Amino acid sequence: MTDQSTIWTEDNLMSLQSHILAEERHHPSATGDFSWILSGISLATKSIASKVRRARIEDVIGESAGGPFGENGGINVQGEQQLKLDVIANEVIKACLGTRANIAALVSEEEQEPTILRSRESGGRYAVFFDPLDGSSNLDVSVGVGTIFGIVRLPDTRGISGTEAILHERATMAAAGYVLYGSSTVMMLTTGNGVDMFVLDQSIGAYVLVKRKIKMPATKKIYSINEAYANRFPAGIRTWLDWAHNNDYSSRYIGSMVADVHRTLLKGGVFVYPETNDRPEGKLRLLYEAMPMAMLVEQAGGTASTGRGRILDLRPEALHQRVPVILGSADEVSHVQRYIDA
Ligand code: AHM
Ligand code: MG
Repeated sequence: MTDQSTIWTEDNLMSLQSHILAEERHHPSATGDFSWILSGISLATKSIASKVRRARIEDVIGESAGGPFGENGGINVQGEQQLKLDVIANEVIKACLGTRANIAALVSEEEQEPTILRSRESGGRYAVFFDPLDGSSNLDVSVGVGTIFGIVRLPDTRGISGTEAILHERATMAAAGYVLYGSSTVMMLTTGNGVDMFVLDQSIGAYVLVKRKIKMPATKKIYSINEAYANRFPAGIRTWLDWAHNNDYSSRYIGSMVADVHRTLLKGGVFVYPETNDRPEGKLRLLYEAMPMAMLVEQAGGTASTGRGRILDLRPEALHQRVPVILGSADEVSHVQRYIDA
């Protein structure tokens, strides 16, 4: 069999679909599961990309009055106001993944309970976690927003289902990615074999591979943090910031995690969303924000920590659990850690 990785060149045109099929050929035990799930994510995010571009025209910017599952008048499980496009993006993903025969459950930022599709015995081997439209409060000013997703392989334990299976200690992250709806629509994807970057070619309606095995710089003097909260940060974060101010750092903060992490992955630096006095558990969600981003960053050679340990070592205790997040270039995360530990 020809080794696909040896014949790929920068000149080849490779779609997301062919890329996944080629990757699966390297795994003798591959079942085609990923191509099946990722084709659903590909379809959903193409649809969301087009809705994001037309949001202003179609008047879907603004708050949702409730929508099909906004029973609480458009307030989501985080107690946050859902925007119309949050609700639409959530529906689109559910519609595209709901029919995939190997998915047991969907966990969305927008819904309190998981959507259970089928049992392990009926072929449900994976759970998909997603934030349908992260950073959506930036939509009205046309800043980049994104979809974050993680695919988790569920343990083969009979009799355990639903939330218990999703949070089981033997549930493992199998793939993660995000789609950034920015000046172009970009998908970053890892199935545990490095990070690959795809751009949506609108003219042919397909994600095309543009860069393989992305490695982030080990060091870069850029920090990305909401510095306006500095008085509410722990002492270690404040002293690290003082140190950075005296060491030629530059600051970049968009306030849209997908956009901030995307820049960090490509250019290096550190993204920090620590705990604050008013949010001692942090703001970002473990399952569908921190964990997928941590897997991508680690696969690109960076590190991802809560300040107390590796994000991917955490055993989730609740579907909508929040955690502090420090991720990026290995050296930059170490600098932050040094001040936290001091
Ligand atoms: P959201 O999922 O409700 O959009 O919130 C998550 C967003 C992240 O994209 C971003 O990193 C963070 O919230 C910004 O928060 P803040 O405005 O507190 O800096
Ligand atoms: Mg979010």
